[in-house]
Amino acid sequence: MSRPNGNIALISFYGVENMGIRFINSILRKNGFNTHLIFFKKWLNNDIQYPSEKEISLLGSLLKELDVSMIGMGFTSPFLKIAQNLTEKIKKTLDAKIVWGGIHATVCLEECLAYCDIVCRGEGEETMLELANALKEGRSLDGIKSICYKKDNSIVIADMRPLIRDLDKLSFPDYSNQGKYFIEGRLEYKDPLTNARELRVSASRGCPFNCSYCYNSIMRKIYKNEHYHRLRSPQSIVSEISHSLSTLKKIKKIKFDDDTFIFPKEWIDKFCVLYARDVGLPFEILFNVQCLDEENLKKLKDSGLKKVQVGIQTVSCLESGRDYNRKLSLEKIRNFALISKEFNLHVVYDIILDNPQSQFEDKVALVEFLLTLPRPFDLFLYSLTVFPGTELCERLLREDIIKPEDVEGHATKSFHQFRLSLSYPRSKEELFIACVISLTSKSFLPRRLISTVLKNRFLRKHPLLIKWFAIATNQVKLFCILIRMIIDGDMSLWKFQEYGAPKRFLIQ
Ligand code: B12
Ligand code: SF4
Repeated sequence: MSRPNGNIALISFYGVENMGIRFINSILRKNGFNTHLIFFKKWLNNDIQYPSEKEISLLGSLLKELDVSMIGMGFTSPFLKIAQNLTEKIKKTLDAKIVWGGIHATVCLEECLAYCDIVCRGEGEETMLELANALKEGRSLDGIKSICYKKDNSIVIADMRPLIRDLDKLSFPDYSNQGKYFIEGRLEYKDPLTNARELRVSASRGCPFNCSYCYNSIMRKIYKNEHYHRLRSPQSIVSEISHSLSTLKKIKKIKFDDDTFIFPKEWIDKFCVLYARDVGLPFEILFNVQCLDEENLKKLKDSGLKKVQVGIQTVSCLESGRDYNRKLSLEKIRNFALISKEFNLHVVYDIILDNPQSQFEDKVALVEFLLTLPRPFDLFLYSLTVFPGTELCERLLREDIIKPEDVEGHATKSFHQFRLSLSYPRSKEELFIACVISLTSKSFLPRRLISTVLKNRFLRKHPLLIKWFAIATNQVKLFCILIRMIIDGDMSLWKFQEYGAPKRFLIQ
């Protein structure tokens, strides 16, 4: 192989908002590497299609034209087969080192090394920089932490490097068009987020909780002796947003992607002042009711908080503890609901369905609980999806409840159903309950009507009628949301494409 030239391509699969790869791009650029960030296809809710031959060939030609000597690919588990296929094709025509990173490569390193040259595990910023320097200077890879590669017919698995303690030192993501490419049907020389209305940012990394179905259950194990949940300073996060807004002129709201927006009081105080002064845009957060603090919530609301997404998942103690490793407190959820109502916050509850171990009675109890919550609220309904390496995955495999081919990576359930699709095959009872749950968030339906439907044995055995009713009421709700988003300036052609086709419709 010829000596690497320092030209690096980073490829994000179906993720234009991919923050991880943007952070890696920034650190490499800051250190003098000539990077090219390629967004290969966009993510469409419940409707992921394999790339066309034309798109694959556009990517191949672009990589050749850019004369790259190192290619970094970042992807989540469902995209494994696409990454394998593209890597095989690229390797036939290009003499470049291919590095895989992200959550799937972190967990399934040996499986990944069968295709790529180097796997980068865990956080990628410092590892990619060290790796790029070593390759450019023709040095050995020995001693570079967090990587995994083949050497003399064996596999070297280096120790993990410690987590980045001071997140403030990371260079901000860059949203300019310089060195950005977007392939979706055709090749465009621009950052696909140029006209975005919503900006995603994270003020922290990690999560204080350890739910069994979540990537945190993997990371906590890998980084078991480390301070896992890390916070950025309010100053740093507000500076990043201001920096991003100077390029992305159409942003109307900020979405905090922190796993759980939980910060100490002094942090919240400082953040609220700085955010209101320097940003001032409406924002939304993800939240765990275990951390509820009314005073903090009020301060956040006063500085622009509009929407809070909260996980309920289930109201069964058994399911919550045994299956999801979550503490369940219906009292706390109810309390949160009442406070949010008082603060006029837009509330979204997450619910997980299709758990093979859940009981019908528990789902009935879930409907009954949802009917006690103050309206209006939205629902994000998820179909339980098993990702490799999670606690849940290991237990379900051990107990023979699922087979290895049911785990994402081998399976691609996420392509068709992540947010619940009523068209996905499931038992009549499961379909019935999914439909009734979806009715609970339709404020225009009397609660008594939903209770009556819930008790109807005929509909339970013949759920087709209720399915069409659920779809019709959902369309009414989606139409109202569409109008609201247009009025608020939140709707863009891009968002419409992500969720606008019938099979991409969300149940809200
Ligand atoms: C925001 C978010 C989204 C957003 C935007 C995602 C995007 N990439 O554009 C939306 C809503 C679109 C989304 C969609 C999906 N998401 Co999502 N999402 C997240 C979330 C909450 C934050 C992502 C983030 O910004 N992290 C912060 C950055 C800094 O971390 P990072 O991405 O892991 O990157 C670091 C390392 O992984 C590594 N790295 C990453 N890429 C690369 C590449 C190279 C070359 C190297 C060396 C290193 C490297 O270095 C990075 C910097 O340290 C995560 C959970 C989480 N907190 O990570 C889930 C998460 C990534 N999502 C998940 C899933 C399942 C999905 C979907 C499949 C859902 C679906 N069925 O449609 C899609 C897939 C989209 C995609 N293209 O992959 C799972 C993935 C699990 C798995 N094993 O695959 C996660 C982990 C949540 C979970 N359930 O545990 N998601
Ligand atoms: S609270 Fe959310 S992000 Fe945190 S571990 Fe649980 S599911 Fe994952």
